[in-house]
Amino acid sequence: MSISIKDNRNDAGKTFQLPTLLQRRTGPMTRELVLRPGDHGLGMTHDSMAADTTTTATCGFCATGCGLRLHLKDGEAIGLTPETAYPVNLGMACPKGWEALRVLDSPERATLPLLRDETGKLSPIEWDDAFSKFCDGMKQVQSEHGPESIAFLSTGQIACEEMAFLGALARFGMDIRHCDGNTRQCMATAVTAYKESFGFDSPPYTYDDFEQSDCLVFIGANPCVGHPIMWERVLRNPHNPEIIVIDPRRTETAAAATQHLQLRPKNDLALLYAITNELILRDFVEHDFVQNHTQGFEELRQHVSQYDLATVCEEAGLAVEDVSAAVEAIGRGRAVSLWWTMGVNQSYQGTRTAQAIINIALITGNIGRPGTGANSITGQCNAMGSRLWSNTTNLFGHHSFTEESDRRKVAEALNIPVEKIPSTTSWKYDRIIEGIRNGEIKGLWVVATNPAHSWIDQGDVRELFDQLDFLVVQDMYKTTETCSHADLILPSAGWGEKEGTFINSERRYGLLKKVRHAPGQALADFQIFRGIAHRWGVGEMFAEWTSPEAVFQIMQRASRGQPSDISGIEGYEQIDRCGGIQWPWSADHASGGFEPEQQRRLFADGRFFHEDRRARLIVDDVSPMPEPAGEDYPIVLLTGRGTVSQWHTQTRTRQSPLLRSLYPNQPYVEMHPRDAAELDVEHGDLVRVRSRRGHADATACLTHSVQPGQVFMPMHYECTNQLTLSHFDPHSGQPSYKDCAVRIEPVLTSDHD
Ligand SMILES: Nc1nc2c(c(=O)[nH]1)N[C@H]1C(S)=C(S)[C@@H](COP(=O)(O)OP(=O)(O)OC[C@H]3O[C@@H](n4cnc5c(=O)[nH]c(N)nc54)[C@H](O)[C@@H]3O)O[C@H]1N2
Ligand SMILES: Nc1nc2c(c(=O)[nH]1)N[C@H]1C(S)=C(S)[C@@H](COP(=O)(O)OP(=O)(O)OC[C@H]3O[C@@H](n4cnc5c(=O)[nH]c(N)nc54)[C@H](O)[C@@H]3O)O[C@H]1N2
Ligand code: SF4
Ligand SMILES: [Mo]
Repeated sequence: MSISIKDNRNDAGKTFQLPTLLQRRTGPMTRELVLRPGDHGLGMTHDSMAADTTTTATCGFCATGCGLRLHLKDGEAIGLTPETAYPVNLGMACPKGWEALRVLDSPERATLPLLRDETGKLSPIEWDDAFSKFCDGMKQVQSEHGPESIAFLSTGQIACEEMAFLGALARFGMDIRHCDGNTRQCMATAVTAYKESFGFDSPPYTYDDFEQSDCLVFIGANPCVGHPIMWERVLRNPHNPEIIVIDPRRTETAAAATQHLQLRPKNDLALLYAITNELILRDFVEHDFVQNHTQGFEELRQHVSQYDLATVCEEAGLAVEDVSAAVEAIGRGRAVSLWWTMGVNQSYQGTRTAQAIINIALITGNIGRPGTGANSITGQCNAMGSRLWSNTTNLFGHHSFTEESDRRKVAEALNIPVEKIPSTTSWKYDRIIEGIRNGEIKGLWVVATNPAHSWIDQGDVRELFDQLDFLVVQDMYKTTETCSHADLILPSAGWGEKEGTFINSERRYGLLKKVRHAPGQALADFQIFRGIAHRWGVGEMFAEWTSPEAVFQIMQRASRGQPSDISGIEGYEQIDRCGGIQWPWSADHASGGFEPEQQRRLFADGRFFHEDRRARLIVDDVSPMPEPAGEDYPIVLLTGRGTVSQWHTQTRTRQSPLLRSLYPNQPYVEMHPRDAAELDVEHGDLVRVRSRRGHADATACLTHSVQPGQVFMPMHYECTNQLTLSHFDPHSGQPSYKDCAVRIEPVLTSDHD
């Protein structure tokens, strides 16, 4: 069953599907919504047509980075439509984009700084007071427990210039040594894999590749739900492409593919090695490319020869003929692109799995040409910006904290003494959490992320947050799970209420624009950082950081000579005029008065970013699942995105009545009818999902999209991470959210309190 929502306003209008649940008490939720201009107010207010001018801005939800046209009256946006001229979305948008303005208006918005008193009550205070409380509180922790006892956790959802400000202020101004962001939960694996394989964190593709491939392979990715406009680009592909999906679930994407390899969870690495072995045995190798542009082929060949197709298929629960057909499609494809997302990144062997994908692209010569690539799809609107500019794992602009020449270069670009730049790297997210447990971290500043819902094994995290001396949360909404533990809440402006740039999944800088006033006294994160810099006593250091565009110029200086050089961009106006600009765009590229082309990919010359310009073929042993399903907990729990209309911890999407009407409001668990029958559970029954760490009550949704012995729960409900097991990829430190053992217990209605 499905709810479909259809937008008839332009021929790009699409139908979106999502699972629904028959809820016994409330009756069936299935219905068809056909929306016309003005109906239900999708994207528009009733007087939208009265707009006196328009402007465009990049969407602030996912990393697709669609262009939206804002309809303005007296300088305030009163409606929006997807931008037809933007090279990303070509006039399309998903429901979240359409509702981007609506989610800004909500009584849950934080409109004044809030301070918790001894009785636990939050009371409003003035900004001046809030800046003092922030600085006094953090300085007190530092004086009692040492400078290293405060940390920050940030995000992939604020502008590059804001990330740059936070990172520079915290690390160079406030001596905050340890910091990380929600991109650790999301992209760290891809970053590590690219750095090791290509010599730089460099997703090579451009979205045109979706339309140019004759074979697309999606591994652990469900773009129909997570990146629906990217999927629309796939549907525009005129080459009748082979589409292979590797996913333990029969997702919307798998159902639409030409081949679905429905493997058992976490068998990817062995499967990819077996595929590589077959590609080599069947001589689908591009020998000239391998010889001239890669290193490690002989080790790769020997390593993968251990992964015999029949044995791997047996383990993974796949038919040899199916995998063999996939090998033929990849081997014979003229332009093969391989795409991966969280089914790979969020795995305890994610980095090596991502590199196994990269290896396949490299040995078959599928890189640097239209329609090819080993392509990690990014999650949040500015996760790519966080990778370059957050100053957490890497020094400003993807430099290295441990390289003296890099520290000097960045100090010069920022006009600060080089001694201000630390020469050691920060702890990763999980180590920061451990630091709280050990009492090493006593003060925490959380910016634009909601870890009390989204961090792995979140019950534990919530207890740890209560152990902190001082927790500050900077968010648009005052009602997040993390806010409920905060001592101080700093109210932030959101998307549409401030300026800056986002970088999308294909390396495109796009503009964020101020088209609304923030409610009450909420301030742009940029202004909050300025206020804190001033009160902390380091205002001088940031004298040049007067506006986002001024910071963009500092970023440009720091980017010079990097693979991600943007020194040739003229400024925000050019980004706007060109439909976004992909990195690199260096002063050299721009010399001679050239404008950037709209679709640019990396590695056309086969030269990678290691010193010898060769890509590395990296292999490793396969490790077993740390918490396999067994006697007491016989089922593997998969987690991920549930519907197009839900965003993460739902702080934003639950503010739109329209979006709320498009997804089940109560937690649900997808289970196979055979498992349900054994437990005497029917569709719509309440069940208890129990792991060794906690339990969650959810409505059973019986579906053949999950295999027997597996269940799926969306991450959008806070109970899901009560169950997950805290374990990580050893190279990237990314949480492995998609494998832990659970059991399902039926709940009689009278049992449920
Ligand atoms: N509507 C919506 N869109 C979003 C988001 C959102 O919250 N809502 N979030 C954005 C963000 S930040 C991100 S990171 C992306 C995530 O986008 P995706 O990664 O596409 O989404 P997920 O559902 O987390 O995971 C993808 C798939 O991995 C599969 N999987 C689980 N275990 C395994 C395994 O062992 N092997 C393989 N091969 N696959 C496995 C799951 O079944 C799932 O279908 O979406 C972005 N877009
Ligand atoms: N079990 C399970 N857990 C997962 C995942 C999974 O697949 N399974 N996926 C993981 C992934 S990939 C991700 S990316 C994380 C996401 O996890 P989170 O980052 O915790 O999720 P969000 O709900 O996006 O939280 C962003 C917060 O920032 C606020 N915000 C938005 N814009 C702004 C702004 O401009 N300024 C400020 N100050 N605040 C703002 C929002 O209100 C919200 O509270 O979840 C991870 N957790
Ligand atoms: S696909 Fe992503 S960027 Fe495009 S409208 Fe939807 S949420 Fe926004
Ligand atoms: Mo993500």
